[in-house]
Amino acid sequence: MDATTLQPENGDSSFDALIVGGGLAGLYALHRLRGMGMRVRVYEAGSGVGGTWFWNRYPGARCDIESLEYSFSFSEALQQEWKWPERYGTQPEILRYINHVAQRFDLLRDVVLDTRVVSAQFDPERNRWTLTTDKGDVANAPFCIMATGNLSTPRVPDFKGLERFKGKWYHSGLWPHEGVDFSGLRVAVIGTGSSGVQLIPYVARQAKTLHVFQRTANFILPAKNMPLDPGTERAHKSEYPERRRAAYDTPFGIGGYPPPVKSALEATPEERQRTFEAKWEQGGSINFLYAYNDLLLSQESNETAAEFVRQKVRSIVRDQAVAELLAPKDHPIGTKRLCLDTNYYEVYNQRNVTLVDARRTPVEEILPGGLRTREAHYQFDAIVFATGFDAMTGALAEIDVRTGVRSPFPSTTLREEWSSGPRTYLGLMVAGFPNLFLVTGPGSPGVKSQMILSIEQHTDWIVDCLKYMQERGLNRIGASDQAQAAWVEHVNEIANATLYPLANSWYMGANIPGKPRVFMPYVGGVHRYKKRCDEVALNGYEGFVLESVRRKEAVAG
Ligand code: N01
Repeated sequence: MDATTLQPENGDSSFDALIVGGGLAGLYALHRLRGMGMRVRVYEAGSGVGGTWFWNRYPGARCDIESLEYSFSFSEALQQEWKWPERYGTQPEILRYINHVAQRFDLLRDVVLDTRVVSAQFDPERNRWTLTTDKGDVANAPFCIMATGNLSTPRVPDFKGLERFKGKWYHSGLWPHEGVDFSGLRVAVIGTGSSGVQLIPYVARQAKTLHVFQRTANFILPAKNMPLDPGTERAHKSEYPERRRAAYDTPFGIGGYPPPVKSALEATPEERQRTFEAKWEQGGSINFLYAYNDLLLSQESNETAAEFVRQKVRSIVRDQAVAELLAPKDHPIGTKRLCLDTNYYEVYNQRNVTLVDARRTPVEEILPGGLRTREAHYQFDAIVFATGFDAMTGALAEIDVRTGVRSPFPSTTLREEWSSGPRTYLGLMVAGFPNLFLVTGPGSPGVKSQMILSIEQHTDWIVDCLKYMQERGLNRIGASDQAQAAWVEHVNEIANATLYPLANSWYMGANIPGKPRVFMPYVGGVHRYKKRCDEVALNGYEGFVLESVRRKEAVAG
């Protein structure tokens, strides 16, 4: 930063950096930027911090990554003092943790709650981003960090007649804070992704009847949640720094699992059965995918794991017609986000639970007293939409992001720039939108990794970059078009070498009608991605153009 950018220009509305989103990413970015002496403001739409963990309060909401991994590593004191009661954190525990972090590091005083950013505009002459909010606030800063989250725009499908429904309806990602009592009610749940799979067993315990509308059967593995053993916790915590470092050398940013060394096809059927069985008993999705080294690369190998899970479903669910419907057959295992469950398949042995094949008979209309498919009418008192999110790009698309920079970039709005799918350089910046950073954006491994580790890695990279600029009197950074094009090509090339594009997943935008079908995450692994980010920085921010706009001297990275 040059000296002028550290001075407020218009009273309190001028800052050194603005952050959109007060979830894990926004809070960490605030902490780090403050550590550089910057004046920062965070805008958060919710009435509290926590992002995903603030909104997703549905019964059974729980992280599918183990607590000792899914937490911040930036403070040794913090990671030593916080006690996780269970192997996987529940939503209330994780939200408590986030609030603890916010208080411990005195973050809340710079967070404006209940305020949604509606537009972000870059003025190249002033070298500043101006944000406007739904409350009429206007704030500006040379740098803006979009910490808007990847799964933060809940989506209710465009069902005809929903406005006439006389009962209550809910979306898993916008759950009422006071909770919902389904006792004695006739309930429908639409959607069987991670959210549906977690909430269905809870709803089934209360509801008089529960109809689950399943469009795609998912692969669901046991979580094997349990109280965290104090010995395990002590041992883990005694090696925390080494473990955190080791996690960066893994594809998913999660340590502790020995990397698989052979193909599923090199093992005998008996050996495979033993291996998958042991993984099933241990629980966890990464653990299962680590059974062999080619489960996400070879259809034939993948099929061995997929069939193992189908057999499990058939052995748990008594009605074999229902089991067949629940046994996924239309995508390779792991190419949609694997779900972790506690007693999910077992629920279909309950008398009050009915599975409806929403692929064969889609929901056609919501009626005042229930809904109708092509084949039947159903009466419901409540409908739960566990229908997911406009993932990865949805939150950014809701903000009118504009740049005054034209040449040589064709688009002046982010919506236009991403109209055929998101394009970024390293998932960190978009060509033509200088000084605008993304955290865990499309083109990064964010959603395919331990998210908090990625948040820390991206933010640390951004902070190092800003320090580099500060030391050299530079105040503008933008991704070059060529570097972005090459990165997008690399991201696609890597995805196309895997089985991921074979599934209609939210990674592909396939859950949103009309959204471009582009595989959005980088699936080359956290280890490769971090190495590339570090190299880019070491090479003077290769692929970025860094400038001092007052002097207009370009320093090509
Ligand atoms: O959403 P989803 P989610 N008619 O998109 C169905 C993270 N997460 O909220 O598969 C009928 O996965 C849709 O069907 P289909 C995690 O990364 C993590 O469950 O598109 N059905 C699907 O079954 C996860 O992946 C945790 O054919 C319709 C479901 O709705 C991500 O969030 C917990 C439909 C949506 O599933 C999203 O999970 C929760 C329609 N018109 C979430 N439209 C943990 O950490 C959609 N569907 C454990």
